Amino acid sequence: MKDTNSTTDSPVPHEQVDQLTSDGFLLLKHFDDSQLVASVLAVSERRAQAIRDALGGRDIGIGSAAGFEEIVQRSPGRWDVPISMAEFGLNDCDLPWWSLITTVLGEDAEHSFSGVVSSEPSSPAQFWHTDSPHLAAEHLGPHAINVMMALHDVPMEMGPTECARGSHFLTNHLSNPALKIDELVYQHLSTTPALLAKDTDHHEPERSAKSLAAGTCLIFDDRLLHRGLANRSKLTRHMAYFSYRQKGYVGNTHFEAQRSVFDAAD
Ligand SMILES: O=C(O)CCC(=O)C(=O)O
Repeated sequence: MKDTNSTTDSPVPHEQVDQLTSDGFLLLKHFDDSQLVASVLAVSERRAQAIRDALGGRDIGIGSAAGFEEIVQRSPGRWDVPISMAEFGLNDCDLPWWSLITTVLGEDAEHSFSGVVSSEPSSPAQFWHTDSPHLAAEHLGPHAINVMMALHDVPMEMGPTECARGSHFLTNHLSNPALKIDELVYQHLSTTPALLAKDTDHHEPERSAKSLAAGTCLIFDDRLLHRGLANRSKLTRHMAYFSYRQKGYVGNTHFEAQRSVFDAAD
């Protein structure tokens, strides 16, 4: 993979846009703002702990519909706690990836979600999934982009995010009737890179997962097949995420719960 170094300068290097377009993901390394990373980690740990304390011993289940407004268990031991940009003390347009986002999604791109995904020691690998479905049978440009930032070094044993290169071209359930939307967007055992290529002229997408230095950002198309790998270390792995959408795009699968951990226990 051609890893691309990020800069905070505009215009966005064409290579980054080209790589996001062709591979569906790219790594931005060495933007070298350790203060930003430390501050995002501190806010994330504080908020995640407060929400886990409020959740207490309540059973939460897996998936966004089974969760709470403040926390979703994405897979066993993998907790997603949304955190607003105000809580992070950040502005999207100051972030080093913002010009890439607006180049790809348009100048009027919108922030959709942000937060932290924390995988506990011994949490297993996720099933492969996309974060939202294709919107048309023809291949359109991305309608949403995610930025996942390593908040500390993430060696392979801690389970970085694995991507299936170019799979955003193959996850279209509107053009491939063998694919089921619910089994793409919600994690399902049968969804694999091989399934996307089955009975088509395409090769199985190559799997790519790399250890990440603190501050490295994985940027990917919402339609890319990806998964968090198992955390085989003794430490909790924290990745912050910042998600963006084209103006007007409304997805409804990311946070579906309508109950709060601060409501009386049910
Ligand atoms: O934890 C990760 O690396 C990825 C998480 C993810 O893709 C998800 O929960 O939807």
